[in-house]
Amino acid sequence: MLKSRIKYNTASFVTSAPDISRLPADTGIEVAFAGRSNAGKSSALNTLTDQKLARTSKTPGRTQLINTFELDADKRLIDLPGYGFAKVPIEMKKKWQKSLGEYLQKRQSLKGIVVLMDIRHPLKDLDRDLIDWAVGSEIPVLALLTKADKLKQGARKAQVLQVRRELSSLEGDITVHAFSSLKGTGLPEVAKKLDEWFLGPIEMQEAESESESDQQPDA
Ligand SMILES: Nc1nc2c(ncn2[C@@H]2O[C@H](COP(=O)(O)OP(=O)(O)OP(=O)(O)O)[C@@H](O)[C@H]2O)c(=O)[nH]1
Ligand SMILES: [Mg+2]
Repeated sequence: MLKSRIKYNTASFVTSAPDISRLPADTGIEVAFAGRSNAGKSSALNTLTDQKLARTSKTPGRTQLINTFELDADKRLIDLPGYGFAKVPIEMKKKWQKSLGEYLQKRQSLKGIVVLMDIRHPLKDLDRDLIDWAVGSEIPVLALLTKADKLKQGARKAQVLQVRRELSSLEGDITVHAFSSLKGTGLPEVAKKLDEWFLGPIEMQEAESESESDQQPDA
C-alpha cells in the first residue's frame, strides 16, 4: 500500500469545466497535472488515487476539459487538457489553449504543477515553456518522465539524469523522477512531493505534532 500522509485514494470527482469560470471556488490548495497530449496525465492521476477517476485513451486529446478531483474541502487535484496535439481542429485548439493559459495564470490556489513527459521524448518546446513559466511564477514543478516501463533501467536512469541536468540551469524548485502508471514506478516519490505541497515539509509537521504532545503529556 502507498505510504503517504494524504490518502490519495479518497479523491472524488467534482467537476469538468470548459473554462476557469466553471471551476470550484479558488480557495485552498490545488495541484495540476499538465503535459502534452497522450503523455499519461490521466493515467498518472488514476495510479496515484488507485481509482479509475480520469478517462484515459489511446487517442491523444482525450481530456478536453479541466477535470477536478477533491481530496477534501481545500485540497484538489486537477487533470488539465493536453497541449501540442496537432490533429485537433484549430478552433478547438485555440479554445483549450485559452482555458489552459487562463487556468495557469489566474488560479490563485495552484501551488504545484506536475509536468508529465514521455521518457522517450521529454522537454519539447511547449514543456519547456510551461516549466519556464512555472519557475518565473515561483510555482514548484514535479517533472515526471512517464511510461518508464518502455525503457531498460540503464536508459531510464540516463534520461532522468539528462533531464535533471538540462533543468538545473533554470534554478527553480524542480524535481525530476521516472514514472510508470503500469508498474507503479515513482509513485512513492509523487505522493511524497504532493504531501509536501499540500501539507508543508515533513519537518514542519513533526514540529507541530511535537508541540501538540508537549501540551498533552502522557498520563
Ligand atoms: N506503457 C505505458 N503506457 C502508458 C503509461 N501511462 C499511460 N500510458 C498509455 O498512454 C496513453 C495515454 O494515456 P493518458 O493517461 O490517457 O494520457 P493523457 O496525458 O491524459 O492524454 P490526453 O488526455 O489526451 O491529454 C494510453 O494509451 C495509456 O494507456 C505507462 O506508464 N506505461
Ligand atoms: Mg487525459
